[in-house]
Amino acid sequence: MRFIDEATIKVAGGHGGPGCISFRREKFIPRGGPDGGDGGDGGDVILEATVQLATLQDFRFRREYKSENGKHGSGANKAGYDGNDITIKIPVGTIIRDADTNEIIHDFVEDGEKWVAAHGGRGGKGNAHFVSSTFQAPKFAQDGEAGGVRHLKLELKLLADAAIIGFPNAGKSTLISRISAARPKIADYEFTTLTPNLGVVTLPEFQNFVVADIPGLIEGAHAGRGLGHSFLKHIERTRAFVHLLDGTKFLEDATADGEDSFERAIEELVRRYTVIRNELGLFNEELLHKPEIVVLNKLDVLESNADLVERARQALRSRIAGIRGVHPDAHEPYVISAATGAGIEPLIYAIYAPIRDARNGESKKIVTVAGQSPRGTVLPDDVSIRK
Ligand SMILES: Nc1nc2c(ncn2[C@@H]2O[C@H](COP(=O)(O)OP(=O)(O)OP(=O)(O)O)[C@@H](O)[C@H]2O)c(=O)[nH]1
Ligand SMILES: [Mg+2]
Repeated sequence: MRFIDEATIKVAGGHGGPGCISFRREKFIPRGGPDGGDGGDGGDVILEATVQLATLQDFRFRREYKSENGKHGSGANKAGYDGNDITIKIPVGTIIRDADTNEIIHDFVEDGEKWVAAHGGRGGKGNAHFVSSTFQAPKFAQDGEAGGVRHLKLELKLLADAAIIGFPNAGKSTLISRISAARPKIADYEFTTLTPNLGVVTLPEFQNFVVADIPGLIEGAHAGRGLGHSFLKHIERTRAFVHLLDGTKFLEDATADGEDSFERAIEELVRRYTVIRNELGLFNEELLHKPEIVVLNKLDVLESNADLVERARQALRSRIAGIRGVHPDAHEPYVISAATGAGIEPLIYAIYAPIRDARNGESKKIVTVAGQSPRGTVLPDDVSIRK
C-alpha cells in the first residue's frame, strides 16, 4: 500500500565572489603594496529531512533552487561576504537520485539530517595573494568559482497516515476521490476496490496527509474472508482511521413504519460498526487503540429528512461510546455525503488532528469511558449481518 511520490528539481550553489585588484594608497606611502581582498564563497543548497512533511507536493510549485552568490572582495584586504545558504525541507524517507544517471546519491533516514546538494563556488583570491619576492605588484585577481549545479530526482515512498475502512459499498472510494486527487473505480456493487488506493489530502499552508482507501471488510476478514485481510496489516501503520458507515442503507427503511423500524435501523448500523471493530481487534488488538473517526455517509439521500438524520446521529453517538470505550468527539458520527461533498471539510480536519499530533510527537488524548479501555465488543454467535 505504498506509492511513490516523485519530483525533479534543479539545485545551484551560489557563485564565488571575484577577488579584488587593489593597491594600498595612503599619504606619504607612494607605492603601497597590493591589498585586494578575496571574494566571498557562494552559498550552499542544503536539503534537510523533517518528520513534519509527508509528501513531495511542495516541489510541484517550485523546481529551481539557487543560493546566494558570494560578494566581491575589496581594497584594504577586505574579504567579500559569503553568500547565504538555503535550506530546503524534505520528508524523512526521501531518496535522492542523480536525475541524469538515476544513481542513488543520498538517502534521508533521520529527522533533522542535512546534506549539501550543491556546493557554493569558492570566492576568488584578491591580488594581495599573489605577491612574491620577485613579483611585488600583481595586477590580477581570481574570479570566483562557479557554484555546483545538479539535477536531482526526489523519491518518497508514501505511507498512509490514515485509512478509510468499512463494509463494501460504503462509499470509501467515493470519499477518497472527493478529498484527494486519487481516482479509483467507484461502482454500486461490493468489492469494487481490489487493492488499496492512496491519495494526498492537501490543507492550507502546505500541510497535507496521505489517506488510503482499503478494500471492503466483512465479518471474518481477520481470518482471510473477503479481500480486506491482506490489507489490515497496512492499517497497523496508519495514525488514524476513518470508519465509514453507509447511512442510507437502513435509515431509508426507518422512514417507512414508525419507531420500531427506526430502532431496527440503528441496531443494524451498530451491528455493522461492531463487526468491523471486532475484525480489527481479532487481527490485532492494537488497532482498537488507534484514533477512529466514525462517519455516516450518503446522507444526501435523506436530505429531506434532517430530523431523522439527527436522531440517528444522537442514537449512534451514545452507542459508539459504549462499544468503543472511547467517547465520540464533538461531531461524531460525522454526517457527510461523499457524493456531493456535504460535511467533508470538518471531517478532513478531524482526520488530520491525530496525524498532526503524532507528527509533533504528541499522542491524541483519548477519553475513555469510565472504567473501560478501548475495545471492540464480542458479538453473540447468532448475529446475522444484513447485506
Ligand atoms: N447517494 C450517494 N451515493 C454514494 C455516496 N458515496 C458513494 N455512493 C455510491 O455508493 C456506491 C459505492 O461507492 P464506492 O465508493 O465504490 O464504495 P466502496 O466503499 O469503495 O466499495 P468497495 O470498493 O466495493 O468496498 C457507488 O454507487 C457510489 O456512487 C454518497 O455520498 N451518496
Ligand atoms: Mg472502493
